[in-house]
Amino acid sequence: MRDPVKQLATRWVGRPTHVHESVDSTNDLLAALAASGAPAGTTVVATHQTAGRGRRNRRWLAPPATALLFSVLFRPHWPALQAHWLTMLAGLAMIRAVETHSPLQLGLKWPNDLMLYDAKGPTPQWCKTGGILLETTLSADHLQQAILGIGLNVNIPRQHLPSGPTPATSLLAAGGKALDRPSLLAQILLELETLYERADAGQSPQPAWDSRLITRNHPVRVSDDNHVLEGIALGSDKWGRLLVRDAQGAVHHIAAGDVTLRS
Ligand code: BT5
Repeated sequence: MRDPVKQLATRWVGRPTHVHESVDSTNDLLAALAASGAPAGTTVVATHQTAGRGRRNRRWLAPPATALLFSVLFRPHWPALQAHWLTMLAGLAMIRAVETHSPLQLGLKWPNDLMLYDAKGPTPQWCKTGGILLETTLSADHLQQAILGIGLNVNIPRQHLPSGPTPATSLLAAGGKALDRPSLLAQILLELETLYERADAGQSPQPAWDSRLITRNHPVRVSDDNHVLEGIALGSDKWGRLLVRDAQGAVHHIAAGDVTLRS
């Protein structure tokens, strides 16, 4: 990928940025750099990943040179409970950057999906166009290190989109126009720096994040390994847990799981 650093307007996020043709996972490479003392803001970008990961060791797939695949290192002195703010910041940074560079309107699906309404697909619907993988290290009950991994389907042609339980799309497939990946990356890193600094000063990203939640006031099914809960998604609480009202009227604060929209 053309050097994104030339266009970078940040002070510390993306400084330095390590650009690679092919890695196993940008999160893993950044974890190794972090272990040898890399500063906060260090970023790893890859044109291709051979072992890109989602949560719970799921695969993250993207054909070479069509997506943004990168990880950013943070060293926040935040309570562990606040970790989800980083996932929220990443979602908001992607939305702001994409909306600066294109007329596309994006949304969010709890806990880590960037969504795009794909009216050009076989079934017009909200589709996953980006995902976030946050991996943290704790010291007592505080965050010591956080690796924020971001995958964004920029120019993946429709026929090469991965299939999964949540339908996938790309900015190209839904918008009909290829975008410049280095410029988009530079913009995401800039938005991320601004949003992180606000959060670090105590300003929660949650209200802005909540306003983009596509499941708000919709019937949802939330599942983890052991439980399934059905109800109405009300939004998120200040720590980013999903609030779901069940049929009996009880409101559950969900910390982890997967959401599907019910019709
Ligand atoms: C995620 O996990 O959505 C987090 C994805 C994070 C990927 C980035 S890329 C840079 C960095 N380095 C890494 O190794 N990872 C991060 P999850 O919510 O568990 O969703 C994973 C599921 O999304 C998979 O099981 C597939 O069903 C689906 N999927 C895989 N690739 C996709 C894609 N390109 N677009 C949409 N959906 C995809």
